[in-house]
Amino acid sequence: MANNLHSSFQLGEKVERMIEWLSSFGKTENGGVTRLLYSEPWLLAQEALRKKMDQCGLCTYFDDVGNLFGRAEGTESSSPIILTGSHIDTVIDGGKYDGSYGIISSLLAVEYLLNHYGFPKKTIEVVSLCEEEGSRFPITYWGSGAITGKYTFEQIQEMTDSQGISFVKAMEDCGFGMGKFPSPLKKDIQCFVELHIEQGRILERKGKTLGIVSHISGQRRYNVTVVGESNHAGTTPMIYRKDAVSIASELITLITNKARARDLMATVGKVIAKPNVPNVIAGEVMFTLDVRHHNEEFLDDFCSEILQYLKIISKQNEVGISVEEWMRVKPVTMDFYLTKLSAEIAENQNLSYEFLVSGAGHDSQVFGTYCPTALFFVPSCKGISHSPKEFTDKLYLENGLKFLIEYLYRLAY
Ligand code: HGY
Ligand code: MN
Ligand code: MN
Repeated sequence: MANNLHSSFQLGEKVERMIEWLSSFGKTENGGVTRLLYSEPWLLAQEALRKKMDQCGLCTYFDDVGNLFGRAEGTESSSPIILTGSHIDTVIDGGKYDGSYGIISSLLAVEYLLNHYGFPKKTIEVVSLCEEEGSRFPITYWGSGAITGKYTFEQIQEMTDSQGISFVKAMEDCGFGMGKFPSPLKKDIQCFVELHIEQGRILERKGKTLGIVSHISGQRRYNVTVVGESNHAGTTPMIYRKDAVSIASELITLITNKARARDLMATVGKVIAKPNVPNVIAGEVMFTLDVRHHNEEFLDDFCSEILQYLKIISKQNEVGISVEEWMRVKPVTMDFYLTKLSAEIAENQNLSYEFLVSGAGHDSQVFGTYCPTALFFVPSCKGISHSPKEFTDKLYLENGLKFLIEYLYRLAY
């Protein structure tokens, strides 16, 4: 099938145009995208995507958390289904490709297959997952987690975003979470297939076109709060201070140095100081800590060592240090047979490829504990992601799409 992929179809052009189109929902003034769960740009994007799916001849529906599906009914079997797609939400001021490329390539791949080969033998569903990033509410993988039963509505009842808006209210204001749509739990998935940008630099450095993910790193995310004593910046001698900012910065430096020494990823991405004014010693600092590694034991050891250390610092400085773990996801291995098929198709299409461990989390991490799952990457320019500078060349976008077309063809036709 590979050789007669109709290149006149200008696949790369089409992907690029749709990436631009989808990025217009939540576009920021510096060319990034902010499309947070249950925000207006998020809802407009899902509704516009639904129209595109309808135009492609798919049967579309939402589930009750706002995952959007486009279904190409199998001529021989309607269940189990081949599920393919990615997430529609973004980080704040993120890039145009993270998540979006996976949704658009899945939709265009199924459109291509319908146009050239008619309906599949096995049902294929394209999914635009409602949330993966954890950028608005303190929960990640809400979309894939609701589909696989990792999450129910219980977990989000008391949740609010940083503006104090409740998760439930935001969800219901978009029409979801009130039983108007089918329950998100799906038990009819044969496998999940996700195409994504690498968000790293390995493929570019090695000059490879496709990444075939073997494992996805495990993650822990914490909120660490240091409670010192706010006081006057001019009259409080240094030795009497309980300066939450200076203690927090000591902790952050130590944690990141330890991670560097252990070849583990540790990131402090958010820091909030209170009262956050120049002439007051900060009484309180909250910082987030995101720790990742593909070996769970390694992750466990590092995190328990850090928690131990925080206790010591808290005693030494007579300050309160509290740690709230709000996200934990295990390292996951991708399906052996699906991964083997990927290598076969890549060779078939003369695509240079590399097996990779993914440092970034993906919905495939959640599906990977639930059904056979495969995750593929196309190169990211300079490895930049979660930034308006995120970019992937049209040729790579096209290669990834052609790969996915053949992949879905092999699975469902
Ligand atoms: O943070 C991540 O790894 C992913 O982009 N959500
Ligand atoms: Mn991301
Ligand atoms: Mn992503």
